[in-house]
Amino acid sequence: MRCERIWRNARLATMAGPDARGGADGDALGIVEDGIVAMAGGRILYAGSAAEAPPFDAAETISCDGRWITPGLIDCHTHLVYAGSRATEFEQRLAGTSYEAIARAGGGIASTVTATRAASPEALRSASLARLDAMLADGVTTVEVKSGYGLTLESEARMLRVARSLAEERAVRISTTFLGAHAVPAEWRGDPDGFIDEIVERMLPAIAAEGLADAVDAFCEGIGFSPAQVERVFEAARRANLPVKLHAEQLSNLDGARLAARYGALSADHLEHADGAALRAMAEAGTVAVLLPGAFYFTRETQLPAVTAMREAGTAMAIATDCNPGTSPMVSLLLAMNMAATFFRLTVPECLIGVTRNAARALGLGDQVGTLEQGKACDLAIWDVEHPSELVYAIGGHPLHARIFGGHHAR
Ligand code: DI6
Ligand code: FE
Repeated sequence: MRCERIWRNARLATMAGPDARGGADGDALGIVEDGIVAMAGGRILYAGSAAEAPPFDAAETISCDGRWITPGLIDCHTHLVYAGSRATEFEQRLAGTSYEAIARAGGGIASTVTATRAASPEALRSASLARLDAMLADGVTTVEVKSGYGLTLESEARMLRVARSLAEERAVRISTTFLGAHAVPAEWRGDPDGFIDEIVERMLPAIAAEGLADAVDAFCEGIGFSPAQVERVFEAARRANLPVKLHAEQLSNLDGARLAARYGALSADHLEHADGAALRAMAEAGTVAVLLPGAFYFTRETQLPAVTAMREAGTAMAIATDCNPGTSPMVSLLLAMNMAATFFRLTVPECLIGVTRNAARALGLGDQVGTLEQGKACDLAIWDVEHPSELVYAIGGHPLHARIFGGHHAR
């Protein structure tokens, strides 16, 4: 069988093992000791045991010298595109002021909104590319990027156009999410329902018409939007034929996760304060729980997400950086895995499945990326490690040997 390129002499973690939920069973990772990956047309033609492979006639063969290959990693929740810095706010927080107090005093998200509105597309792009490059160095091949620091139609659309343009500058798949309902901007202060009107009547339809968003998100929280307001945004998303996701139960329990499940959301994210009933509703709806340990760490949250209840309910778990200037100034998905293990007690397979297979599902891309399976995009990370557990265990290492995007060497 003809193919363009073969990677051989590799050990594979296909993330498509029989226990791909990532439970205690050792076969979650779908490990293949003497493996090969064959690629044609940017897609995986075969990934599996060398001994069982059909005979391939490859234009190019690359030996991996026994290195491990995983699917390219997927960061399924980021606020990568923004301008400015919140380092001084960090200093205020070190001096004892809370995140909520800073937000209520007009800092927080609002200060990033001011900086982002003022930035040119070129400035936004170059600030974002610096962060993106750091992500890619950890073996990431797909990144979700949210708007939410513009909060006018014009500046939200600009953020999303910049996000889409990153895929022209780098070998990466970008999935965009319209997060207009992130915060009430200064010009709508005192009239959050008026701002929701603006989102559902004007912003969301225009953004959908321009094809700028792959999904719609909202921040359901006391300092964000109520479930009733979120529901209006979800209804508008439904009219525009866009899937939804939700920042839910990060700081308190407003039952946002259950609302997300009711709308068949791709994911509900954060979830520290979510209860068992909501997690069961998510499992039934196929809504992925996206855990964001960087935000948990940076805000010094003490309420742990109910991971045991997620396992019992069968709620799929993913892990992401939440890269944002206020609550998770983090670009390393490998570090996010380590934190999910240390803080949340996720197993190594749960962490690895959480940044591949389940992260793909959280973006509605489960049929395209996230596992080494025939027909999926040939997005690979090749690692200088003795075992994939090292990707979760080590802090601040640089274990990536090579990144392959759509079958091509990307670094
Ligand atoms: N939850 C978060 O943790 C971030 N946004 C959100 O909805 C915080 C964003 C920021 O502080 O800039
Ligand atoms: Fe977030």
